[in-house]
Amino acid sequence: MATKKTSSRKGATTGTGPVSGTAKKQAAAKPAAKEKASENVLVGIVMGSTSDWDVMKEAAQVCREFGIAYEARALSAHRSPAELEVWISEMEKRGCQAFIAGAGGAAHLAGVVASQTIIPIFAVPMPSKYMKGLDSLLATVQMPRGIPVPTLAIGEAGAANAALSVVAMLALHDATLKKKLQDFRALQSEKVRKASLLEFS
Ligand code: RP5
Repeated sequence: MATKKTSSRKGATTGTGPVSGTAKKQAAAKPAAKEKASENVLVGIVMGSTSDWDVMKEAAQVCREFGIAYEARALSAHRSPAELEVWISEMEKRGCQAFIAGAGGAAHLAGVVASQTIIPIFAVPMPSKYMKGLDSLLATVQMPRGIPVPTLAIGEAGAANAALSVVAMLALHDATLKKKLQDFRALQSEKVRKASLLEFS
């Protein structure tokens, strides 16, 4: 089934619906790609740089697999704070239910997003060149009391798990999504049950 394309907003990559072969290629593209506009969007995926997209597209991929409309943007807490503020405000107006933010190094992005909205946010620390993401993890997770930033694992697993956390949250009030998540878990368990270790000599 083809993915329903959504937005033409500058610098945004959006999508919803099950993944097709074409959609998989599009998910691998940089978030600067122009796509058709979606007014209503449930999830806002934001990252500090287009260099984070290779990791953050894992979150977009999960949203697509579960048929959740998202918009992905590269917007920096440090380099483009004004544009970030505008985007958060627009996303609130468009019905956004959750943000996923990924950044690396002195990673303030998720905390800054959390400071500007009460919409739940999940954070993904980016692997970094010199400190392998430990800097990103500590900068993201060590928030002062009052502005929570639930933080996932460094890298791709964290990005995918952030989106799965959003799915679980949305599934509380969406029976179809709940069934999809239960099926996903069952399939995952089945794969582990069927897995066997390779023989060695
Ligand atoms: C952070 O700095 C970004 O989130 C990225 O992980 C890191 C490096 O950014 P680039 O120099 O690749 O743009 O703000």
